[in-house]
Amino acid sequence: MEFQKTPGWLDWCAAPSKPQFKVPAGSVDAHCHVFGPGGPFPYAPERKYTPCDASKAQLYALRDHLGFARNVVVQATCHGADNRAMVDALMHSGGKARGVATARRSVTDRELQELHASGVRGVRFNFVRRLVDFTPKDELIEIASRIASLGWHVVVYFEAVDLPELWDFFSALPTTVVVDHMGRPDVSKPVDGPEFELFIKFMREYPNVWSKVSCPERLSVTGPKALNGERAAYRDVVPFAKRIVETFSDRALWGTDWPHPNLKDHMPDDGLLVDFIPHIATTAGLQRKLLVDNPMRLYWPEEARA
Ligand code: 0GY
Repeated sequence: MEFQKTPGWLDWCAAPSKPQFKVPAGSVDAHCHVFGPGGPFPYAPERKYTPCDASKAQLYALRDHLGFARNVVVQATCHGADNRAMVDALMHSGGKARGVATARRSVTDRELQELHASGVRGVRFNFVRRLVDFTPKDELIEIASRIASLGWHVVVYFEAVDLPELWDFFSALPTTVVVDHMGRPDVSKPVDGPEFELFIKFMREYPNVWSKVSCPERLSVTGPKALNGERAAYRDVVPFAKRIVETFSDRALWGTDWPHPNLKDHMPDDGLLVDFIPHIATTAGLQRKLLVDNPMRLYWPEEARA
């Protein structure tokens, strides 16, 4: 099936640079997606955007290019609750990818078992209005309690301004809760201002809450421009991500977000995104927790170091 991309859609960077930062052995890209391809894996009728295709082979080629060992493939909203493209990517990863699915109340126990067998370890609840029509919270609570018994976690995606309204719902979830992209702070505001402090308080009060320190390219106002010719982009996001990595070193994850849906201004060079890591995780110990120990504990607990 042919799909027409959303007007103005930016395709992923076809020739990313080689990062200067060498990630530790066994590093996990804990947030990325596959899109279709739309022929075998059609996009969902209820989708809010139609992307370019971005296949599992292209994702795994990027993993190797950047020096990563494993991926966590997160179901993208353009596929709705049809997890087949994501599951197909997991099944063809040789055990090097795990997944996060989208589930509806109608999902059967057998389907959940099949998703588990393919490598799914979580479900994603999305509260970003431009991406999804909201699922009622009672349905989400029901799904969360069903997946808790499989040892899965819940990934949540929301905008910082919505945290106060979502606080009680998130704190009632019975699983580990992983927040996408630091809860999307407005990085033009101070890192110690009330908005980001609320997110820090949220993580402090609830030890089951983790955060991905991903997507500087989405959050940055200053953008990808280098400083003094250094490979140092998205500098305005550094204080926010660094604070989480240093304050909650055992609960932070990092991911590329390839193929970077819905970017309007520029498409990041994935090599440059990897070179962002040593600015937010400034010691070898923090880098190892962020890229290896934490994601292994969450997604491959059977192989994780004690
Ligand atoms: C991301 C961010 C976005 C999109 C999705 O599933 C999705 O469509 O997550 C976004 O547009 O901010 O994490 O990929």
